[in-house]
Amino acid sequence: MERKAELGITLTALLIITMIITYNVVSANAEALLQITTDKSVYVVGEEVKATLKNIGDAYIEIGGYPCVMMYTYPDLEPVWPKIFAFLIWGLGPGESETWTWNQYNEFTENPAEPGMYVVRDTQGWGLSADFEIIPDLELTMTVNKDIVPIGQQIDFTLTLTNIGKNNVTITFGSSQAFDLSYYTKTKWYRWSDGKYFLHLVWEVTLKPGENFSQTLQWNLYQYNRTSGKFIPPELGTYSVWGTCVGMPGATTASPTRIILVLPGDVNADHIVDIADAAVISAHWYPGPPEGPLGYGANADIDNDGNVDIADAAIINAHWGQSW
Ligand SMILES: [Ca+2]
Ligand SMILES: [Ca+2]
Repeated sequence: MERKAELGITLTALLIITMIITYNVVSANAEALLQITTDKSVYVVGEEVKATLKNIGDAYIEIGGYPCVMMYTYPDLEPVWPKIFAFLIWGLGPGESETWTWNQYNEFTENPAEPGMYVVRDTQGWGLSADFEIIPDLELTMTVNKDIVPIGQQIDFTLTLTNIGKNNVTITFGSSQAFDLSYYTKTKWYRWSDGKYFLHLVWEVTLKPGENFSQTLQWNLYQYNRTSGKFIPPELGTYSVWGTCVGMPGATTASPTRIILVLPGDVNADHIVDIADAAVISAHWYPGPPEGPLGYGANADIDNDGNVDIADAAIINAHWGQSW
């Protein structure tokens, strides 16, 4: 019995020594000999992430531990996979590779991995790594009916939430509000929902892959003043408006939509109402006859009635020569 125990200890010691030697030999040239890659750089939530270790040198490389890679959040470097490694000596010959598949399940928190940046690194001290990103399976986009808007006019912001993933997604809302709009100016956020009341009710939307859910919100970017309870017109100028889905924390449009609030009649937003604005009306004259060469233009439709005609020209006339 004693001899067996001794033998066991000796073997373990030998194995550890062998592994230390192996690490030293390989780590000297690891970056030239081995490579870690992922099959994609961007994955949607739930998609399999395949990480491959390849021997790109011309010598056999012994490796201790399987898998010999680990995935982490980035930049926090919290491990997500795998929690358990096999204590195994194996290796890769020249040109050989080994691939591991991660199903995006965080084995440490025992929850699906959150969208964000991740990195896969080797566990052997070789300094190899590959970055990848997990993006939400829902994409929020926003369009507007016009982006040069006479002050006071309501703008139609159409928000569309699309399932770009491979699985059904259910979004739960806690009130009758589904979306919101916001912009930031002078150290303050202003929201479409400010000063509005929503019914408290719980409802769900389930989107199959490729399906979308859409709503149009109207807003003139007026700012709600909590003290007076009034909606105050913002200054003329350029605003960057973000869309959000209130049922999905963090679901925001990838970029803001630029809106320029102008003096009525300044359809080209160059701060003066003059002949150049009249020229824009002619170019977009609609429905004619004859139609303007550029066809209907929403920004030229100053009064937003679906036509670019004498009524829009009259607004330019009324503000002729004014600047802001
Ligand atoms: Ca102008
Ligand atoms: Ca019009």
